[in-house]
Amino acid sequence: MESKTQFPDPSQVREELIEKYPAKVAKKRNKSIIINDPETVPEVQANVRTVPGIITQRGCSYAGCKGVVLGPTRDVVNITHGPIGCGFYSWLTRRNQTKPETPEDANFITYCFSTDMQEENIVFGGEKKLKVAIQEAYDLFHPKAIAIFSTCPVGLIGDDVHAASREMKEKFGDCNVFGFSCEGYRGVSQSAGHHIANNGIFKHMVGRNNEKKEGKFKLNLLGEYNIGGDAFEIERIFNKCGITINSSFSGNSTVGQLENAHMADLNAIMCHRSINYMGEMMEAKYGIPWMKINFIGAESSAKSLRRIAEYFGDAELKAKVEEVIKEEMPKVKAVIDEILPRTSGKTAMLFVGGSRAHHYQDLFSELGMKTVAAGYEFAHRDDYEGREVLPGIKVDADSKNIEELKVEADPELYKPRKSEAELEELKAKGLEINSYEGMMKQMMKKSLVVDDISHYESEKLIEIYKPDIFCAGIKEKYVVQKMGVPLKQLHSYDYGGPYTGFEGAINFYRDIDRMVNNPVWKLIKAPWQKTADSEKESLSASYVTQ
Ligand code: CFM
Repeated sequence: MESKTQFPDPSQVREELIEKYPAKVAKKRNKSIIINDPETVPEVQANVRTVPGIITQRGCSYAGCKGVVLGPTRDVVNITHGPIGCGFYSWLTRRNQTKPETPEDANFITYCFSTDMQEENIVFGGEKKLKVAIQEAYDLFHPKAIAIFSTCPVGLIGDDVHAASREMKEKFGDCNVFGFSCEGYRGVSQSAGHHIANNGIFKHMVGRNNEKKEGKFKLNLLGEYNIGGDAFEIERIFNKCGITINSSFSGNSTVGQLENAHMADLNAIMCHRSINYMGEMMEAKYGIPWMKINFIGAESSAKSLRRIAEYFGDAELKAKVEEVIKEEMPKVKAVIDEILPRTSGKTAMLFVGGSRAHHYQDLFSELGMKTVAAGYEFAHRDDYEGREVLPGIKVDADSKNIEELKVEADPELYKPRKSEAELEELKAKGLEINSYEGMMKQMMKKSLVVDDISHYESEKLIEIYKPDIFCAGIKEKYVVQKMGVPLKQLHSYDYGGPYTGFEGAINFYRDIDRMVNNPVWKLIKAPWQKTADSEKESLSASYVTQ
């Protein structure tokens, strides 16, 4: 869709963004700053190393493995093997909510477990200390599972966390102990940690419990981490429709759920980036297809519900889904009718993670707002351009670092949930079966797509476009707000949420309305900073342009 709004010439913007860089850096960044065309979808350079010295938004492999994928499961004891500084990240730091069924049920999310490695352990090895820590955790909590996460020094000194885990697992007999080689440097970003986590959960957890749960339409919700209660809202809607969440990867999840995941009939994937490996491996081993869904945005939620019903192909379910949509939509519509006149025509920029920079564009478009620039921190080309580019992606040395599991059909448990012909028929109906279209096909022509945006580039973009809202995280928040532009945190939701489903859409509309229509942003500049020309302007990144 071509925009009617007048925006700066994007080629000129790109020039301006890279102009101050040394030639080599400019050449590299040029490949990650792309002028979008939804028809032809140009190639984006993604999932490559950040240029040293550039301030990136990215995190590390340990963050992706422990923090993102394993963190939200409440009854695993997650031990960080490393110095205490990394240990900070072993407890709840990401607003991933959880709801134990009874007050007695295990919930270790609020605990912080670390082996607290000292210089002595770095010099003489830390495995002994690790085993003592595992024993202590077992004696104190008797958990169903203990997971060990390697931080950078562990890989450097060569501690074998896998052997230590195996030894302790055998010793206990009733506790599943396994380790992750997710040292921070394993990849170019947290994305490597996602892959490592997927492999570990697949190898050590999925398939251990063949119990058949109740429910006619059973799916796994993949890539939904229950930030701000998002998964609770999806569960509320599913319950109304009669759809059962067999297991969730991994918001509000338990060890038992993950071990039983192979008994579901569909893997519905919210965040493709962090968990697509799991979808593929479960398809190969158990015959469960995966399908991309999106519950961010009221329209997208309705569409996703219809797709799930179409997948199961049951007339009663389809009717129920329509009934639920009819019931939920009027309250959404009432709020949008009130807010739309105030938000319509405003502009947004989204630079976050590996999936939300795409998903949240749906909510902004429901608000009548335009996304003028967006990008992921650590996604791969397929998240931008669509999965059809996968065969053409060169595997570089950084990606080779991560094990690709060889997965074969399970001799007993492999059961294709749909035949090839049925899958083709579903695809023909527009269902994204085992595929994902990516972000760019949905974005406006001539909007900017920037991968792994630098701090400097963010400031320049704000200066040039003066967007009405900028979406990123806590590291960017106050710098951006000091420029007179409100920043919405799309990682933690600024203590708000949920933003999924119908209730979530309403929450989001209201929060964004309050932010973009708040007059305070025009008052950011201190009186002594004002000149006659800049009186009306918001603060600019003047130190950048001088
Ligand atoms: Fe997936 Fe996520 Fe995201 Fe992500 Fe994340 Fe997150 Fe995110 Mo922060 S798993 S890629 S590694 S949707 S923690 S819940 S908000 S960067 S866009």
